Parts: sequence; C-alpha cells; structure tokens
Amino acid sequence: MNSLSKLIGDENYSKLEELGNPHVMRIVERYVRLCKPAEVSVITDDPDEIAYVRELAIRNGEEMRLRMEGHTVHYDGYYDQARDKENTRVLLPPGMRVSPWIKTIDRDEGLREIHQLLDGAMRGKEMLVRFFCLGPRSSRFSICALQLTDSAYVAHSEDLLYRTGYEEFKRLRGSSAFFAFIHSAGELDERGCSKNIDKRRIYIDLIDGKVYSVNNQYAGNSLGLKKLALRLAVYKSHQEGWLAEHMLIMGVHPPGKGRVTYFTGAFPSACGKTSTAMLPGNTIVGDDIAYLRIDEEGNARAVNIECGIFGIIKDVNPVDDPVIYKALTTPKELIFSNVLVVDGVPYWLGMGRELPKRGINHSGEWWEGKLDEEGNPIPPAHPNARYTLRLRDLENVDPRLEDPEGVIVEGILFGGRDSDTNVPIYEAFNWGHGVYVGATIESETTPAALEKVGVREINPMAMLDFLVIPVGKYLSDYIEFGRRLKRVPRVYAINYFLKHEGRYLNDKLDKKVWILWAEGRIHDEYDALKTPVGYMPRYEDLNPLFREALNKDYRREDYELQFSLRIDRLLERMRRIEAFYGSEPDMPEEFWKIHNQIKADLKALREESGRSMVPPSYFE
Ligand code: OXD
Ligand code: MN
Repeated sequence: MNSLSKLIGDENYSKLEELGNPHVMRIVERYVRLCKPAEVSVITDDPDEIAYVRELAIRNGEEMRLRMEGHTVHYDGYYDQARDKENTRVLLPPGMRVSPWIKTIDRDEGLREIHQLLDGAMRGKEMLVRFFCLGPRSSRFSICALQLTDSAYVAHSEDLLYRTGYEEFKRLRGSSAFFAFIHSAGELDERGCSKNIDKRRIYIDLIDGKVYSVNNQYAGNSLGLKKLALRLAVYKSHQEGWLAEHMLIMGVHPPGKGRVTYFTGAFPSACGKTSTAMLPGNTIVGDDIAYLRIDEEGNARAVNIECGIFGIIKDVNPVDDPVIYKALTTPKELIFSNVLVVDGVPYWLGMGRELPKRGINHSGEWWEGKLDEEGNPIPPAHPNARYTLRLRDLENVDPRLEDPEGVIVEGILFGGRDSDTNVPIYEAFNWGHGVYVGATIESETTPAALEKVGVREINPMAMLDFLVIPVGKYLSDYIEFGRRLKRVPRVYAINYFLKHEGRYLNDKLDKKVWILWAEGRIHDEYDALKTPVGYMPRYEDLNPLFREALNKDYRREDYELQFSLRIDRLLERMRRIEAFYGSEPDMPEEFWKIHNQIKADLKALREESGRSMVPPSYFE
C-alpha cells in the first residue's frame, strides 16, 4: 500500500487515482500531511457525495436549517463580514510587478508564513477534497479547480455557485493546468466562527496557480473559486490574450421585438450588478464573473464561470427587486448569511417591512440597541449579508447558461456609485473610448470590503481589488482585444446613483429603461445627442420607454436635470483620473489621447455655453 492511500484510506485514494493526475495526488498528500485533519473525504460528482457535504454543514453547526424548505443560515465571525483587503496579498517573486494598490508580500516569505499557519490547522476536523469547473463543462473557456477545505459551508456554497468538475479533471489527462485552493477556517470559537482573525491570511501565488486562505470563513475570503480564482484568471488571461472580468452577463429582451441581445456589465461590489442582471423581463447568465474570448468570426463571447449567485441581500424588497425577492422567499436550496433570524425566518435590512427587535444575527444573540466592542450599535443584519443560490433554480435563468461557446456580447455596461457627476447613461464613441469609460469608473466604497465606506475611488472596470497585473498592461490588453474583434460591442457608462439636493434622481427600476435604450441603440433604433463625453439619449426616445416598461410618466424637466452635463464635476474627476493614472507606466497612449480630447471639449463647451451645467437640449 502506498503512503497516500495509508493516509487517506483506500476509497478516497481510488477516487483520486481514477483522475490519473499526479499533480492532484501530490497536492492532496502535501496538505493532508501539513494540515493534519482527523479525516479526509474526497468528493466526486456523485449526488450522494454532494448531499453528504450539505448535511455535514448542518451537522457540524456551520449552517442551521430555516423554516422554509431547503433554506439554511450561516454566520461568519463578527469581524469577518467582508473581503479582507489588507491581508489578501499576492506572493511576489523578484522582478514581478502588480498594480500599485495591490498588496504584496515577498513570495518566499509569504509561502513560509502561510505554511506555518496551515500546519495543524485542520486538527480534529474533516478535510473535504472537491473538484469544480470554472465555466461550462467541455468548454474552451473553462478552467478546472481543486478546492481543499475544512469548512463544509465553503464546500456547500461552491456546490451552489460552481459546476462540479470531477469528470472535467479526467479530461485534463494528467496535466497541471488547473487552479488549486487550500483553505482552513482555523481554530473555531463556540459559535463555530474562525477565532484567530488577527492571523487571517489570503495569499495568492500567481506563478503556481494556487491560493492559500486561512483563519476566515466569509465567502469572499474563503471560497477559492470566487474572487481568489478571479485574480489567478486575470494573470492567466493576460498571458493568453483573453479577458477575465468582474462582470454580469444578461440577455436583454425588448418587449415585442422578438430578439435577445446579450450584455455584460462591470460595477464595483454593491453598486447594482446583481439587480441589473435580475431585472424583470430579462434573463440572467451571470451576476459576477465572466471570461471573454474572441470566436472565429470575430465576435466577443462570454461565459459565466459561476452557475449561482452570492448576492447582497440589503435593500432587496418586492418593489425594487421583485425577481430576487421572489427567489428568496420560495423553497429551494439556499444559504443566507449574516441575516437576522427569528423562529427560523430570515430578516434583512431594507426588505420593505419592519424588523423584529431581537433575534440571532452575526453578533450572536441580538437585541435592538446592542453595542459591539467598539461601542458601535449593531444593526439587525449586516449590510453585506448575503444569499447563495443556484441560477438554474430561477425562473429568469437564461437558456444559454451552460453553452460551452458562451453568448455573443453586443453591449457592455460600466457603472459605479456616483452621486454627482455622470448622467444616468451615455454611449461611448468607439471601443477605445469605451475602454476609457471602463477605466475611469469612479465609485464610493461599500461594505463588500473591510474598509471605510463612502470614499470615492477610481475603480478600473470594477477590478481594483483584483488587478494583479499592472493596470496599464491590463488596459492595453483591453484595447488590443477590441482591435481583434470584427463585431465590436457598444459600451455604455451607466449611473444609478445620481442625486440632486440629497435625493436620488431615479427609482431603482429606471435602469430597465436605460438598458432598453442601449439595446435599441445597438439595433440602430434610436438617434442620440453627441456631447463631449459620449452619445446621450433623447427625451423623445426615453419617454415612450418609461411608459412601456414602467407605466410611468417621464417628465421633460426630470430628463433635463438627469441628463445635464455637469462640466465642473466632470473636470474635477478628470483631475482625479490624472492623479490616479499619472505615474502609471505602460498606459496605452490612446487613453491619454481620449482623456485630453474630452477635457478640451468640455472646457470649450463651458466657454461657448457660458454654463457649468449644460442641459441636453443644448445638443439638439
Ligand atoms: C462579491 C464582491 O461578493 O465583489 O461579488 O465582493
Ligand atoms: Mn463581485
């Protein structure tokens, strides 16, 4: 009997052996020896084995059943409620460069530290060995992923969010072309939450295609396949000439026109990405991460590398997000995290009804007025509370979700949380300008990462946290990608958060109209107003869309206010863009050319119009 089969038992061993992949064997052996779990379970694609993981999460207390069939709740530790930017680091070998805001640690030093932390980290626990496929099965887009974890919640979440991949690993025929993720929640407290948060570390090894994550459970930190895999994919796609993006994919179905047009869209976390992907009347392919490649006819094609949603639940209510709300309140396999629970019923912020005054939440037993260690009031549910479910369990899932060829992308949306600068929507002049639009998304920070909320930051393609290659190179890749296309997607800047005198100028569902307008533009159905920043919609086109899509009156004065060019604000942003990108080497020349042109045009417009806020009628 060889040493690995002695270590993990014959049954587990033969499951691994069947893959015919010595790299998998080596990784499993190394981390079983290091992490020292009490038990190991190798899980294949067999539904019984997957059910075992789901049950294990209940048995070991990581999830509790809720009243509705299939629903469970999971809690992360009080200080482990979002992505930990500080302790997420790229292992940097000598001579390698990443974007300047990405945290790094010397590769050898980081490997030493993380392996010390992993030593014995799974003592008394069960290691789950899981195989997944990032992307549809049998697709040239897709990447195999191996996950080792001592958290059944992590493994269960990945079952909802990713395609099983044991059979896909066989198709690798022994190659090492897969990503590997090693996660341990570490020592747990009496609530089953990671205890040693001060030793939380998430280290990304780009060269080896591996990520190590320890002393955490929040999915954005622990689930290898989510944002950790995105960083590995960014590095790989840069080498190979495709794009790995923080993007939704949706099918837009204009009423009565009998066609579907696919869009992708990048928004920073908690800025409306999921609610866009779940807009009533349309179909969802994905809400978070897309891989884009060029097909033989020169189309941009996209696949969702996930098959589920890990969505923010705050403000999901029957009025603003009817489709999501319904999905959350009907029986299906679904994990809530960090919500308030009373009598087996989950509650969250902004759900459109009054919340109970006591219950269980991410702080344990909770009552109104409870303070945390720093003396801050604890809200009933965390603002970054989440739900995890499968796309195929939704009525609005797009039929092409599993298409190995992906969908043809005809439109791309770029948006941020911007209260005072951009109009609700405009179209870029061309691909290069579209890249500029994406590169200059500016957004106020949100509770999806552990940092100060509400700070304005430039967030290139909503990829700020994930850009493990130098941003100038990334933008050059983007421009080059467009150059290779025969059918170039139109690009839109979109903003749901514009305010006037402290009040939002749009209702949440107005986005339906913006997207229908963009879709119609792609099919040459609408003219537009040419402005220095791009093409803006005409009132004559939006008005009937508001009527048809929302049964709403759209007043000309509302249009005028929403679509006025705020020249001073735009110029202020341009200065922030200059500060952000100014010292960046490898920036594509085209970026600065476009930037300087827009700046000159805006200044000329201010001069010529004598105004700092120019209404859309000026461009008619
Ligand atoms: C997410 C995020 O969870 O971006 O999607 O934080
Ligand atoms: Mn995201």
